[in-house]
Amino acid sequence: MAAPLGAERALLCCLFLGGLCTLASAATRYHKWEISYQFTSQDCVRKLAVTINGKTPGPTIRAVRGDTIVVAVNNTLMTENVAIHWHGIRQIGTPWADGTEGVTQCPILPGDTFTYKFVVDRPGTYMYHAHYGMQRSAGLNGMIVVEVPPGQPEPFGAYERDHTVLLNDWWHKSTYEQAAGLASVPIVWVGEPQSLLINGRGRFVNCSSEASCNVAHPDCSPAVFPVVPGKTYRFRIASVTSLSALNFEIEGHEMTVVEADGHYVKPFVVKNLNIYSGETYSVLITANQDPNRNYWLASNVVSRPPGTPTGTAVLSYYGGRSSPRARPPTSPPAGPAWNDTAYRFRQSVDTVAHPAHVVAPPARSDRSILLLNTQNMIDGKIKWALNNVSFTLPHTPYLVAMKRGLLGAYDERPPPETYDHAGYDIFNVQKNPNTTTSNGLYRLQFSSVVDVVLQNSNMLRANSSETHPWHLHGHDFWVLGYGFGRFDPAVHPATYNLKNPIMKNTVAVHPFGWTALRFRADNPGVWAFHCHIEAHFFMGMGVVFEEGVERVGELPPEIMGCGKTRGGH
Ligand SMILES: *[C@@H]1O[C@H](CO)[C@@H](O)[C@H](O)[C@H]1NC(C)=O
Ligand SMILES: *[C@@H]1O[C@H](CO)[C@@H](O)[C@H](O)[C@H]1NC(C)=O
Ligand SMILES: *[C@@H]1O[C@H](CO)[C@@H](O)[C@H](O)[C@H]1NC(C)=O
Ligand SMILES: *[C@@H]1O[C@H](CO)[C@@H](O)[C@H](O)[C@H]1NC(C)=O
Ligand SMILES: *[C@@H]1O[C@H](CO)[C@@H](O)[C@H](O)[C@H]1NC(C)=O
Ligand SMILES: *[C@@H]1O[C@H](CO)[C@@H](O)[C@H](O)[C@H]1NC(C)=O
Ligand SMILES: [Cu+2]
Repeated sequence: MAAPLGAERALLCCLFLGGLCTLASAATRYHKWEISYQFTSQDCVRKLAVTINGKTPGPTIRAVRGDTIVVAVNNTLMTENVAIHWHGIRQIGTPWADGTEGVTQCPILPGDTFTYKFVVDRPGTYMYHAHYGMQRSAGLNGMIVVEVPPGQPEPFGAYERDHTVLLNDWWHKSTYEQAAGLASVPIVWVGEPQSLLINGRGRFVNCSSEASCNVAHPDCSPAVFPVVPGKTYRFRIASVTSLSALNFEIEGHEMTVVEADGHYVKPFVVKNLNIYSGETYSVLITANQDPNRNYWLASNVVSRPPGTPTGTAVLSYYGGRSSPRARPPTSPPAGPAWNDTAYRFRQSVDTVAHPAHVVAPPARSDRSILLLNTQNMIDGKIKWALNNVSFTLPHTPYLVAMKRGLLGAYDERPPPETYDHAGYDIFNVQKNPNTTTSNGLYRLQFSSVVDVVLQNSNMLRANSSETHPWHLHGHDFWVLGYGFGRFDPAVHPATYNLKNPIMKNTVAVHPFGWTALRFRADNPGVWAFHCHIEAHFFMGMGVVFEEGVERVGELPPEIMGCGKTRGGH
């Protein structure tokens, strides 16, 4: 399967824009990736990482809106399966290319090559990452940048160039050890990360105590972001963390937030930016500070008591007197107080659609699903559940099972639509944390409008509630509202923002709070909706939606080969 590398341009269509006929062309961009384990030293400590063509993070995929991306993924891991999700790409017409093992495809077996092919239909900042077991945290991740077609303006001033910033957290234990620990009795929790990475680089502070540490290793020299004095830059920021909620800051430089998850936001200025796993933002900064010194880029843990030092990189001015790699003269910014929930809540509420780019949501929904998020126990194991159901992935991908009518591939009883919202006390540890598992799913009427309200609650520990970043595959949703405390279906829908809600694919549910979303079920396929904390999804924090599966085109046979799809039924 020798795919030609590079871009092949084809004239596509003639678009009528304000009476003018413009010739638009779309490119097909081919990538050939070999997935392998390599010893790397991302934070100066040598460990095995899952890499793309030998590197973690993988290459940034750059494209123009309307382009087709083709990625031939050759799994050379030897003893491990793989699947890659294109996070934020809706996969309209190609639901089998979503890369979600167990939902849209069988895993790619060792020695096999699987080719993902999909269209990037909207400009913006996105990411990709493994979607099999807990593999994402082993290093298989990277960014996707989709530009507007040349000459098309964006709703903010011109900028000199963009810089990509991929934020991550990093553990020294293998993904296997982490997954086995989570499924053990008693649980061996993954714990706080050893390091925070910016573009794959960090520094483990206790290097002297690790035999495998090499502080001179090039893998862990901090990323340097060059700027020219007086110019404005777009920083495209993505968080692919497995656990941590982060706060990102560029020392001494205010940031104007202009994009979130591929949608233009009404610009707002921040000193630092809260970013949850699975989210992306674009910010503009102007290089207007003293050019004769360097500045920190800093990433700090918020929402959990931090046990990890600040992740850093360097902003350096061209023509200044400081060497690009010189350590800035100050201490890195420490970020806001980790437990200042109100501060993070405010940023969520401030993120609304740009006035010229409001996509009006439907005025009402056809169906409302209220999901209580709880921490639970099953046979002594800690789990997460929605409405008292802890999610497990089936062995046969839903997409194949449903399209082909394979019986017994998943639980046909749908999970509950709501919970006892009047009686359940979200502020206290529940009296009986026992729950059950299921791989049942919600079947949505094609093209119907669906509201989902995520209700947070107290965990198994007293006075504790975490932030959960929820990610929806195959769609963007309108973010209609956030609240603290108990969501009341008789009261709160009247407070929804139907005027200028932002559309996103990932959204935070704040501690003891609720978040309300609306989307149109108009993308035929089967789609996961889950907490983007790797360990939480692994412990059952997710659901699945199906819509219009009968409209899905011919399934490529390459997504089959596991469970009941064996033998090419
Ligand atoms: C996958 O990679 C292996 C190892 O480099 C190579 O031998 C094999 O030919 C590749 N397979 C494909 C389909 O490119
Ligand atoms: C570094 O080592 C010290 C002493 O051994 C310990 O107290 C501290 O928690 C360690 N820090 C990290 C980040 O592991
Ligand atoms: C955050 O925690 C500190 C102690 O670590 C406490 O003093 C402070 O009141 C807390 N702030 C909030 C907003 O809960
Ligand atoms: C919860 O389940 C365990 C078995 O895993 C059982 O021993 C315990 O009695 C159950 N608790 C309640 C309150 O039903
Ligand atoms: C979950 O189910 C158990 C019974 O198995 C029940 O005792 C408990 O109250 C339920 N929890 C919720 C949140 O509905
Ligand atoms: C939880 O918070 C309440 C009030 O805020 C307090 O009375 C109680 O002692 C706390 N419990 C624990 C275990 O910290
Ligand atoms: Cu979570």
